[in-house]
Amino acid sequence: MDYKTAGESHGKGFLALVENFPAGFVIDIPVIDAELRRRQGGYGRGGRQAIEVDKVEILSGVWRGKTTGAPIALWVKNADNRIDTAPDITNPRPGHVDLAGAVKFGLPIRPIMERASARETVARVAAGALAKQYLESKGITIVGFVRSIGNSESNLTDEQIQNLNYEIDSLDANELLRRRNCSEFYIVRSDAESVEWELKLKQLIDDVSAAGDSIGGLIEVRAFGVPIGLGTHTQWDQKLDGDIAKSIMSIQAIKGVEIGLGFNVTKMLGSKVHDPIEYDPSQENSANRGFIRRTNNAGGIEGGISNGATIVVRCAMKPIPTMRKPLDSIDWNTKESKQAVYERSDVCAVPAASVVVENVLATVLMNAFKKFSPINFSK
Ligand code: EPS
Repeated sequence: MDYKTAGESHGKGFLALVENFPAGFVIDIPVIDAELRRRQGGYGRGGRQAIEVDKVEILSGVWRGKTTGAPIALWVKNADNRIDTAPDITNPRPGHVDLAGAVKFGLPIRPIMERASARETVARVAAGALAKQYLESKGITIVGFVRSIGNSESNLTDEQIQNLNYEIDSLDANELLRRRNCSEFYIVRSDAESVEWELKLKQLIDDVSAAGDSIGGLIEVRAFGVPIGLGTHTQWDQKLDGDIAKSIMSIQAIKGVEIGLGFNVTKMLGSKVHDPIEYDPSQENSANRGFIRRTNNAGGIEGGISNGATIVVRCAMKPIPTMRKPLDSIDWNTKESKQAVYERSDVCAVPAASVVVENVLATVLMNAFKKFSPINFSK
């Protein structure tokens, strides 16, 4: 599927225009609304989420509950619709698009910041929730969650982090979903650890908020049930890892994307990085043709092709640039020093972003799945 979004943070709402979605597919609207609700959640969100109740309306492309193959227009209304009366700002926020956008487009900052706002991700989540339903029908489940907020994993050694990876590797999709869905931070710590972690993270975010600051974190997404063969090594722009990185990197505030061991490969020897191949004749007739791996350091992709293991993607979210205690800036008109503008914002939107990353990954995997043609292995 292809999709584009339109809309501004305090405009009438957001539209996702989805094309090339298969015909005859039954769309479950409450499933889309549940994803939108989850995107509004997570500890650390600002006042806006108390104003909005994000719900999708399908304007086209669906007849009697089923897709028709025609463009699907998904519409999510903004309650806080006041773009034309919202004051312009002249003191750009470092880390936001304000300055670069105003210079590039020769416009005041207000229209630039309205379009750049992370509220645009309502449209991406609505579109991604369609893709996620399509993938579920093919046996693929995607689970996004929060790995850490700020430096909450920084007291762990590389080895402890790797053990945490292995612990998460041992969990199936249902267990990850269960853990995540009972956490206000969308974390997947064990039941024994989670109470302590939730308290710790709550304190951390409260402290950051009291200091007028903001905080980022690490998001992880896992795709279960992905067959061997999505993406291809044969052309650079059809590699699955490249498509994933581009789509996730395009999400507001994401500064880095890694797959499998990711940046940790730089610290380890090849013998520890790659996943040895074994053969189990009892699995000869299954999708993996009997070739099995006991580890998944590659994160489910080798050479741009899915290798049948769970796809593991992590991404780094920067702290939101709108802060109650703003950084120094310059007034656009007078060129005098002035603090950057503060408008109501989130202190921490990492849990919400994990919902966005999950749904954006779904769009990439759906496209790869639609192009996927099973490879004939000859013995
Ligand atoms: C967001 C809505 C916005 C911000 C945030 C995300 O609402 P408002 O600007 O009205 O408070 O809370 O947007 C940004 C981080 C940003 O930089 O614009 C949302 O619905 O996700």
